[in-house]
Amino acid sequence: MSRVHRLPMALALGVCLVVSLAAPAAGTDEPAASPDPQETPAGVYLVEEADTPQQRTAIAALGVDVLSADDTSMTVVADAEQLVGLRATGRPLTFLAERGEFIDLGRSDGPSINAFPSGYEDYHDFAELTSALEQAAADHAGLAELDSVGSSVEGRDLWLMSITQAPAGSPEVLFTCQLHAREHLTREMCLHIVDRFTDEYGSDPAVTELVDSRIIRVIPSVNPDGAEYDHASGGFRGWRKNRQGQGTDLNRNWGHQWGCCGGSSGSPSSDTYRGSSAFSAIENQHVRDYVESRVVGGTQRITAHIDFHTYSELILWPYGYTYSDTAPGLTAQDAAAFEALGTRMADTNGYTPQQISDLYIADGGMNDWMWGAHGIYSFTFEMYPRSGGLNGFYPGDEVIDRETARNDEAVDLLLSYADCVPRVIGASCGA
Ligand code: 0X9
Ligand code: ZN
Repeated sequence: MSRVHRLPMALALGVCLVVSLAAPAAGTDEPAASPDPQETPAGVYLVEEADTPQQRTAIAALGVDVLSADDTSMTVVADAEQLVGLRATGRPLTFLAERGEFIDLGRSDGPSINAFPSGYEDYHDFAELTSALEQAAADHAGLAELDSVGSSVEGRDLWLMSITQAPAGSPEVLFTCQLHAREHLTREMCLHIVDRFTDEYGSDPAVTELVDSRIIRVIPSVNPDGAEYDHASGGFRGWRKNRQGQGTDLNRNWGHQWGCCGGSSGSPSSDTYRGSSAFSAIENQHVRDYVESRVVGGTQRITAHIDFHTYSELILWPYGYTYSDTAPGLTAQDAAAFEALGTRMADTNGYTPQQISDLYIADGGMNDWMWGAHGIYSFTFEMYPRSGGLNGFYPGDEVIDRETARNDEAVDLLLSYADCVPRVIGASCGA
């Protein structure tokens, strides 16, 4: 990275900007070329001194595309209007790049080729995902079964792989991936789960025991249309939403406290557009209907869930719509169980564990609905890398094996507690 200089300029809004500059000219400490900080364009910005969840929520509420966040800063993509709001917060801003620099790989005007570009060939495009799942089901008949929970807006199957040798009625655990289009590593995470619990069954004792006692459900891509659109040009578009109209953020469209609390946008052009109503997104309707179909005899069979995202290396739990640790339907004991299991899982993969809203308020998120409507212990994993701009969504395919296997122990831990998650704090689950 280039050196960072603080520029103590008196600016119109009293904003102190930090601008990332090119290396200084030889023989001087002065930068070779100093862009006027007020002139830095729309694009990717690091926002510092965002030290509290409230401060970070205020930044997210501008409708910017939040790429990552930690205890003190956020990396966001801001358009010209959002940039005015961002400057008005008075927080130090570091201009990182224009949006296009990060995503087109020099090929954004290329023909629609669908396959991933070079350096990314091991990622699965939709056709490859489909054949990999069909092959896994064919190779493991009686162990793995492939279904579709419905079709996306553009007619792609929302694949569901079920893996089990357990008796009917055993605890079910759901893994969902790629609600957000550009988070391609998550699709590989779900495929890795499918591969491990099929290929290793009968040889790996931990896998065998879990498959014999749990019903594993995997939806590798909740947003296949957005994912294809993201890489269809031969580069990457940094696309987050689905492809319904201007696109809906599938992680702001769930029906528990939808749009309640300033944690989503009502503007269709925003990257965090919540949709016209809860479950207005077709893909979410299908996943909702599937989850509801698992209520058997009045009991929800799915007890635990991980929704994989990238990036920031975090383990997150509900609620996202409120700062409170407890809320209607979320008791102190529930919160303690979430925290204990989240922390135990984080001990295995080195991620940072926290409640969603410790980061910033997000309403209409999947975890909130899974817990609020169904009492499912529902976590978000924000995978590798820990930080980065738009490039953070596009690590080369050489990281896939390492970063998916990194979550094996955490996945196993969740599965092992799925009979009674409160057991993690020594509580019981009744008869
Ligand atoms: O903001 C999000 O939707 C997630 N971060 S991401 O960078 N992948 O977009 C955080 C999701 C956790 N929030 C909820 N489930 N509510
Ligand atoms: Zn995401």
